[in-house]
Amino acid sequence: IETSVKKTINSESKTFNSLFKMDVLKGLSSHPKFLSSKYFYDKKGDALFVKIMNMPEYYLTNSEYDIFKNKTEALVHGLDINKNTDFDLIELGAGDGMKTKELLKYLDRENYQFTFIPVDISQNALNNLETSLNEELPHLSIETKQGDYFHVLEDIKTLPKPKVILFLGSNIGNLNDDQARKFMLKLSNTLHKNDKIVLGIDLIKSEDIVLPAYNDEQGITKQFNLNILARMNRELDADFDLNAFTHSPKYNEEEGIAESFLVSKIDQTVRIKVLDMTFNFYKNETIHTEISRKYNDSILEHILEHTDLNVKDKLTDSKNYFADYILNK
Ligand code: AVI
Repeated sequence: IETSVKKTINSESKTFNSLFKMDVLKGLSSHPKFLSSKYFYDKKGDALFVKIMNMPEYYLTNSEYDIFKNKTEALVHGLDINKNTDFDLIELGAGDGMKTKELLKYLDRENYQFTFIPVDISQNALNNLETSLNEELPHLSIETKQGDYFHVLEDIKTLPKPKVILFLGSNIGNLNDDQARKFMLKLSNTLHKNDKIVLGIDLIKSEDIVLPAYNDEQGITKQFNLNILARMNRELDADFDLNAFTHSPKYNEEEGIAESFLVSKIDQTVRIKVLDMTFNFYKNETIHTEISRKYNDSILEHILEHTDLNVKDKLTDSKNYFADYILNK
């Protein structure tokens, strides 16, 4: 058994690696250059993201935690779950589950019948979450699922019980509007009538609040952004000099879009051995690495336009920075 498990893991990481290779080739051959933010999240990137969530500037986590901690009852009420029916509570991009634990504790205390299914691209994050949940809520039924949530949706579709999907942390904001529309349509198509989604989104607000969240004083976000270069060095045998790039975040308040770039400090050539190629960067050339969209009601309506999802409820934190929408299919 062990050998077959090892083989599966090996072939999965090989597939992942060749996807990474192809995406790097495409992104660094484009004008302007880009890389997908999904590649931030290896073991090192996960740890940096946990640090980001704990930074004073990164208000998103605290704001959503405020909703989950202080408006738990309203949240559960909005979900309209029958206490006598077993349901699946599926979290897409579960991470460390800090906010969700507040909901899980409430549901457990109130004797709801459910299985918690955290989905994450990082097996490491899932292992940590499972260990801490086993300690804090020993009776909780939990089934972890590792994978890119675009692909995991196919598996979720076949689950027969009523579903509540948690898509928190403004993770949807890392998609552009076109991708977000397609994703919400796909998500809606995996659900049955009356299934629910809790969609956590960061609200549009002024630059003096948003920008520092992506440009913290300690430079953690800078390391997080640079990790994508470090990862190419580790996994694709590249020779990026991390000191030759800077982290450059931007925020357009009118549109409500934050974006991160890496900027080459000098004219330089980088070799990526695994691709057997070199890439030129001129001084001040950018690599687009991330979009973090912020929303309001009308942008959300536009994203949901062609889905069967309706906004049933909206909960906000005490500062009105963040919202969790309850969507009904
Ligand atoms: C995961 N995601 C919602 C974060 C965000 O705010 O866009 C990722 C992040 N990037 C830089 N800081 C945090």
